[in-house]
Amino acid sequence: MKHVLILGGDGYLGWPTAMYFSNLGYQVTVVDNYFRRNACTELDTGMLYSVPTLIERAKIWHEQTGREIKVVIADLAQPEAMRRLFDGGVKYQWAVNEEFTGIPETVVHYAEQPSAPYSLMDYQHADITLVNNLRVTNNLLWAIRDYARDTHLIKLGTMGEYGTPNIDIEEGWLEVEHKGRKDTFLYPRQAGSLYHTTKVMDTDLMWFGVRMWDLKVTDLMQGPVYGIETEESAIDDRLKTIFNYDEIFGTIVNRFVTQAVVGYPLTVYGGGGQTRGYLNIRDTLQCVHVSEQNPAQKGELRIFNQIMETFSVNELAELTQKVGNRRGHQVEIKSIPNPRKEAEEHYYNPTYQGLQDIGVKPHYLTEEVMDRLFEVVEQYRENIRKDVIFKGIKW
Ligand code: USQ
Repeated sequence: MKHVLILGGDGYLGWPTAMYFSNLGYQVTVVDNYFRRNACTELDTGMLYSVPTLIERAKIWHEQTGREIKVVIADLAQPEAMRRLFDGGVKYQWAVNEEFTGIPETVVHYAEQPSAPYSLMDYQHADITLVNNLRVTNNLLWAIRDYARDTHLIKLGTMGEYGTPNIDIEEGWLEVEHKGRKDTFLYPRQAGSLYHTTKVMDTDLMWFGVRMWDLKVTDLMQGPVYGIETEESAIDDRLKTIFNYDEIFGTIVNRFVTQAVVGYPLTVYGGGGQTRGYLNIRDTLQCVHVSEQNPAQKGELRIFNQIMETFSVNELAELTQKVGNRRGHQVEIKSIPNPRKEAEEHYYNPTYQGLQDIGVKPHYLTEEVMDRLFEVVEQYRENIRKDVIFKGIKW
């Protein structure tokens, strides 16, 4: 049985990824320090529904499927906590079999502060973002260097690393011709938030590790993810992933659907021409899985653009309005002054063929898919708090 170690296994993507691999018969260990939950409490972000602790979720999963997801509660910004995952000294907070599973063939790294607005709230939150994200990545690279050079690292990066350049976006690399000579370099990065900037720095750290120590790394440049349900969460309602719709941790599609359900005008920031690449949460799981099945080579930093289609903010607002109105909501769209500093009209033409070439079958954001998202959110309508939807965190 192959062993997958998932760092950040309590998060929006980490927990569904853990169930997905477990369901396929992998040995799975998840590690988390509850950063996201604690930040939601600290910042009073509200949540569509509450979720059991990571240990409770692992127990429910075991009861329902007979499968084991080992749980470690630890802060991976502490180097020793990271190293214990590889040197055999780890203590599981929950496991059916407490024996060390051994060095994982694959590590999936989600253990980062994932929100752009959070990173720009004030100095303190900028500092938390930088220190946490960079230390965890550096700790992980050193642990792999010292104990696990054959382990494949799958790291979640972001399309936001590239920004919105006025040329086509390639998958990670760009061939440059300069004064008659040619070479290939990391595609230029120009992130639009401090959070996104930490992902640029992560990429640089990993590129260093690949060049110096022959590590095997896949860096996934992911766009904003939407959705709640995955196949595994259908087994028991309590297995559903954490779902935020607030300004800090909610991503746009999840926010718009929630806003529509509660009669809060859709908050289009500025002109609404901001275009990004999007993907369904189910496709995040597929992308990580096909990357695991087709690992990077030793000394390779392989980069994929992890998006399935592109939309502007206005297009998403119109789609939400159309589906919402059909379901009997009165959906209003309201442009508000953009709290962020970002281009509202820009060229955007990213390449994103690589993951599909190795087997990913995209789910697209059709009216039916959005309809189902509405259906789930409507079930929790009474929990939705209008006061957390917009706070106006400025860049
Ligand atoms: N936006 C609105 N109204 C809203 C919320 C967002 O117009 O109420 C706009 C934003 O200004 C932005 C776009 O929608 O232009 C996407 O915003 P978002 O909050 O959904 O996503 P973002 O802050 O970019 O971050 C999210 C995830 C992050 C991931 C990133 C991928 O939180 O972890 O890395 O998407 S990407 O956007 O490609 O960089």
